Amino acid sequence: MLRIKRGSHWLTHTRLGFLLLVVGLFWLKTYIIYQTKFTLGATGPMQQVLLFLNPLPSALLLLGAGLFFKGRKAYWITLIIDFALTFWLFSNILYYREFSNFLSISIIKTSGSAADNLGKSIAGIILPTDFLAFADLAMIALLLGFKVIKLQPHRDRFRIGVLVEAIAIALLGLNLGLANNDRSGLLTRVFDNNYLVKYLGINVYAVVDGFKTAQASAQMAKANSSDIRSVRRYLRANAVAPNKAYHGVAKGKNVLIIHLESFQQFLIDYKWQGKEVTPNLNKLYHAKHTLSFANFFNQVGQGKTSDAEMMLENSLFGLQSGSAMSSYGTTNTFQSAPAILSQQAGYTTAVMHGGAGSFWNRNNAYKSFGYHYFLSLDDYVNKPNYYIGYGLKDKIFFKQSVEYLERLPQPFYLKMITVTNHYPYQLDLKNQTISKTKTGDATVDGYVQTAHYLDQAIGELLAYLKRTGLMKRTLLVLYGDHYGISGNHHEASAQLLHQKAFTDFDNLQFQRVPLMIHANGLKGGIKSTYGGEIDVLPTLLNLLGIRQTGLVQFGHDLLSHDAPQIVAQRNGDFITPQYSKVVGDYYDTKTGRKLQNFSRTQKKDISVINNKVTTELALSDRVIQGNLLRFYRPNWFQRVKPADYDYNRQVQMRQLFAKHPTSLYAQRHDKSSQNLFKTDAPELKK
Ligand code: GP9
Ligand code: MN
Repeated sequence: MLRIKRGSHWLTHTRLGFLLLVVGLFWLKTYIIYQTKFTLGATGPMQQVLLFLNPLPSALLLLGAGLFFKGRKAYWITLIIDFALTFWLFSNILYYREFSNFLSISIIKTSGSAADNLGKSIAGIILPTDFLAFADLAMIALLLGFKVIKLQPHRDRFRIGVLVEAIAIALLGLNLGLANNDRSGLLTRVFDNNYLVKYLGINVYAVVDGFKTAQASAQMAKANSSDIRSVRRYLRANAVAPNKAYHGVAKGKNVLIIHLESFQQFLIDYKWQGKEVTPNLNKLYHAKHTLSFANFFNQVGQGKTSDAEMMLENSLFGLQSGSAMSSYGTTNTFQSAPAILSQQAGYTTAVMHGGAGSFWNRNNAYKSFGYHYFLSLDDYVNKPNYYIGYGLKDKIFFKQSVEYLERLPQPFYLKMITVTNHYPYQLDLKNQTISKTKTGDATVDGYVQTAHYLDQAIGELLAYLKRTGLMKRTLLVLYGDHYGISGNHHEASAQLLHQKAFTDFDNLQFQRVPLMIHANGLKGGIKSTYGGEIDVLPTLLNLLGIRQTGLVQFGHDLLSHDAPQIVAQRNGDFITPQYSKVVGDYYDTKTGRKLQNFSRTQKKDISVINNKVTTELALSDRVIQGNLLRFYRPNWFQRVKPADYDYNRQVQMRQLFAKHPTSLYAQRHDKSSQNLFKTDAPELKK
């Protein structure tokens, strides 16, 4: 009894006691948060131990700084650090809930998009229990307020502070050693932030992430022309010949890429309450002249939409952390689709998007990609009920886009980015024409509703293309950019799919998104080839009969007879027709069974695939982080000068509305086609 009393007296009356109290509470709460707010998937005793241990060393190290100060200051400093660490933890709880990932320095620094993403939906996702992250701070504040904790005025000997920090560093070393033992190459070859947090904790993760960001800029400075040579050597050795039968079948056609926001493959042919959710897309998917890919996967990382764009325009992966388009889009050299098509085949290139032009750094990155035009929110009429979430509602966006589309010289390469089907899937009552699903998960249930709306908008656009005759002259490419329902909605996902359970394996399979390529006369069919977003550009260039020699592309023609069918995920997971790797476990893709006792061949297969996946991710990162394309271009390619492009409204309008003999407008003898776009958008009813 006396001992307990003495102990608690020590805790509340000495600085060291205070520190241990603060550290202990922080440790405990972090561990509870790990277990309840994140899905880190610690398996086996060692991972469990590390998960438990990892909050301690960094907390002790950082909070211990207070010991080196005098008087009240010492306490203040400890508390401020405690608050900062807690705030970081708290922000990650919210970010993680939607993105299944941790915040990274570059995503905070460069885009504002993450903050935007969260800001819009915080009210929807925050839970009262999240605030318990601050409970220990509140408790300590109370103990201080009621003078239960008494300040120890004098400073401990310097030695004590040093000793505490030394212990912290030793623990840190122990943690790192054990972690690296369990998972070798943790800091160098692991692309998954979940692993870093599981093994090293959320604070060390922040440091590693910051270090990697700094390293990236150093890498840029260090990179030289021999780096690109080794990348090209690898790509040459692993090159896959495109399908000859499809070469140039769409030569000279317009290309219209329709970016289907957050659109997952499972929506195709999906029915809710007996009603098709996406009838127009379903029809296109099954059409005779559509090449549809049933095993096509999104491969995005934190950069979401921007990663999808990076892959489609460049056949380069997004980055492990942050958005490549945001971090490197302004300054890097690229050899992108619009520049290739414009240089080789005289295409006019444009992007249309009913959202802010600065989002994901598009207004800079598109110049580096060589887009002639970028029409964004400022170029559209925006009224209060036109806009929802991140931009104009899709029907209104398409309707207004026609005014610009008809002015584009043909052939054009045009990308239209939809946005209404974006988390948190909100839609005003007048536009709701299918009811919400009833899983009880508020972030999931609106999904079919906005997807249905997107589908109707696509239907209206397709009808316009037919009426104007553009359809005959255009190669349509439709693709879903990434998941709509993140990996944090297992229960709701199971219900949507009418399954008993929804596992991590299911979630990997859930990363399928549609890819449909349609043109009059194109030999279509539903292909089962496994592939992903990285492969779209080489596939497209082959269909258009565009020369690809010497391009630095990490994908390959999906129609190739030798398609390797290894689909990398940005965190190092992968899917092949045979194997699926997800959070470090391997599954039989066909049966979904977890592989346990690996046969010799399985072991070998898996190690080959792992190697390929990590090598390609790492090489692609090197290209972007080292800005390696500044050292090399195919001899037929002219370097893009971003300064040649100006997206200023007046400048664009002047150019676009000048006389273009090949535009639809001119072909219709200077008669607009706008009245051929029919929409039932309630906002536009007279
Ligand atoms: C907004 C947009 C959304 O302009 O394209 O991007 P996301 O949040 O899906 O990455
Ligand atoms: Mn998106």
